[in-house]
Amino acid sequence: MKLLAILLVAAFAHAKHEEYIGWKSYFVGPSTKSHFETLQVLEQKYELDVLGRPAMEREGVVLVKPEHQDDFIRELDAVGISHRIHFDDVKRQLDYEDAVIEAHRNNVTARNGRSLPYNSYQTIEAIENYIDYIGRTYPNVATVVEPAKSFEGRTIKYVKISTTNFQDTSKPVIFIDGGIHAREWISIPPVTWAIHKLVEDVTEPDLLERFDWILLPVVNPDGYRFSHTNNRFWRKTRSTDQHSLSTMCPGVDGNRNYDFFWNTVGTSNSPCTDIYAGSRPFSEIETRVVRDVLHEYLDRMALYLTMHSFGSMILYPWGHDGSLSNNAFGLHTVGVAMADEIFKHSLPQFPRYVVGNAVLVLNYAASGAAEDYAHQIGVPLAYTYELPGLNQGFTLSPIYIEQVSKETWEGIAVGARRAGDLFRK
Ligand code: 0X9
Ligand code: ZN
Repeated sequence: MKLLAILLVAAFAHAKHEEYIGWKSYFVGPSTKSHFETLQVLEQKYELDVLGRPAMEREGVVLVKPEHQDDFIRELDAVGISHRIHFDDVKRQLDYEDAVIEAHRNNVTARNGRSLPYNSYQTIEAIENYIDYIGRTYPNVATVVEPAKSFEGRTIKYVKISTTNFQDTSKPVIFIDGGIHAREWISIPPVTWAIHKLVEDVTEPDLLERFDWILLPVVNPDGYRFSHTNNRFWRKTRSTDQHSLSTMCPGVDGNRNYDFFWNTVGTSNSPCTDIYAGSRPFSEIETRVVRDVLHEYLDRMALYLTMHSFGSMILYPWGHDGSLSNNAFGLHTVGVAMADEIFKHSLPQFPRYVVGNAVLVLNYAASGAAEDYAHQIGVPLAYTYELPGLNQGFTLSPIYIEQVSKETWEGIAVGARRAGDLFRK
């Protein structure tokens, strides 16, 4: 009955996602070096939107426009790259996901009385309101900072959590952000959940006592909103001042915009691609906000985590060339400790986390990423989390939001304690 209601809503929700009429998505499974090279050529040739990059033993997912589908499949067959359908009708799938999200959002009983519900994906306004509420309600431990406005004028907000108002400078600082890539919706709830566990429901008081925390749930509020209202697959910021084509093709990939071997690999000079690096390092106010937090507390920042999706991976530097940092052993052991803890609290249907150097695990190099920048300037432990995405999509069913938030928190807790042990001021 409930499913029927959802399907009915989906059937009438066709005004949205119009631009995806006729699009399909495919799993692709390259298995030789030349397959990977061919796929790279096809990516350009057929303007593929790569939702998940393939690796040696892991299929990728690509979105293909109607006019390119036959030729794309023919070329895959010609060189023997395996493929199978992911979503036969992308627009219908997006309508369906919208309806599911809406149905869950309206299910008041599933809120569990929490001030920010975890039964569905939240609007940017709801997340902002929650952050303000935390600052108002818990002024002794939580301070809301509004360092800047986003390109479109939204207030970027982060929460500083401390029992000493950051005055005890012997304490290590832990910094976690989410939502730099707009469509990676699941990257936000684990950050607000961390706020919840440090302020509203403190079951591990040692984590509150021992560390100062900075939690920035939505680095890219403009993009996040746009991915709700206009284009579900929006990844970048929404700036229009970077290039002569930027009004037609807005936005910069925030995770190519950091000043780390900027625009040298895995990036593009074209604003019409999803990996546009911007006109210069830190061209985006959103990445400058993260940069400034990193620098403000650099002398005591013990751990930096930046949340993404999807793939169930914990990735560490260096992500531009696959070489290992001097702290690779520490990065790996703490990474494995976090992944093991997540596994203990996970569900059987979730894939086990893979831990490793970003290039070795992802099978592609990319410069200008946040965790590399943080590590280069001196943060000893800096990671990208690729959170789980069942069926390889950005919309993890809302029924798993709370689960992912909880299990990720277990990983964060272990990471913080290990970082604290390693930290010497
Ligand atoms: O490509 C990215 O920016 C990240 N993956 S995502 O699918 N969320 O876009 C991975 C970044 C890994 N880190 C480095 N390359 N340094
Ligand atoms: Zn991402």
